[in-house]
Amino acid sequence: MPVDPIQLSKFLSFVLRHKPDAIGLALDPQGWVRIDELIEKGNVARPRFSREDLLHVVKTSDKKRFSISTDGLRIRAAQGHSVSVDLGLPPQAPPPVLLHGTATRFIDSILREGLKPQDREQVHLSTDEATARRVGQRHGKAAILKIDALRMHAQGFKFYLADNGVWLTDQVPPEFLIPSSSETDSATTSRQPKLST
Ligand code: HQG
Repeated sequence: MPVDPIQLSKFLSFVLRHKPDAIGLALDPQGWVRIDELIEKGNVARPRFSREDLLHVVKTSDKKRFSISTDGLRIRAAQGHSVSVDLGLPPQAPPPVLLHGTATRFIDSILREGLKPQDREQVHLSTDEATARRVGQRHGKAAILKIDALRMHAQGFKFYLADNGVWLTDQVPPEFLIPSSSETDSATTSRQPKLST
C-alpha cells in the first residue's frame, strides 16, 4: 500500500518533536536522529516507509517541518518540540514586530499572563498574518496578537529563527503584546478587549 504523506508527516512530528521513546528512539541533544535508525524502528509498528517516502515528506512539507543534516544522514524537526532539545540556533535580532496566532478564547489569559510555551519548548511566532491566522484557527476562532519584538530584543529577550522561518522565544510578557485583530463570535465578543480587525 502506498504511504500516505500526511500520515507519515504526522508520525514524524510525533516522534521527532514529542515521543521519540514511543518507538525506542533517542534524539541527540540537538534533536537529531539517524535516518536509517528512524526507518528501522519506525517500520516496526506502522505501514512501512522507505527513505524515499521520508525524503518526499521532508521536501513537500508545507511548513518545512523537518531538516536533514548536511551529510544527509540525520533528520530533526525544525521546531515545535515538547521534548527538551537545544536546536543550537544563534540568537538574532527579530523583525520589529512579530505575530502570534491564537484562539479568541485564550486572549484574556494571554493578556494577563503573557505568551507561554505551554507544552512546547518555546513560543512560536511568525512574520506574516496568513500563517498566524492558520496557526490560530487550529485552536478555534483565530485571533492575532502583535508582539513588540524590537522592544523585547532591546531589553535582552532572545529570539531564534528556526530553519523553516518560524521565530522562537522563551516567553512574551504581557507588556509586549499589542492586540491586533480577531474574528470574534457572540460568545466571546462581550468579554474580549476591543481588537481592531
Ligand atoms: C496558547 C504548529 C492561555 C497559544 C503551528 C496557543 C506552530 C496561552 C496554545 C506550532 C497562553 C499552545 C506551534 C496563556 C500561550 N494562556 N493560552 N498564557 N500562552 N497560549 O500548539 O503556537 O502544524 O503548543 O496562543 O503551525 O499554536 O504542528 O502552539 O494557542 O508553528 O507544524 O496556547 O505548531 O505547527 O498551542 O503552534 P501550541 P501554537 P505544525
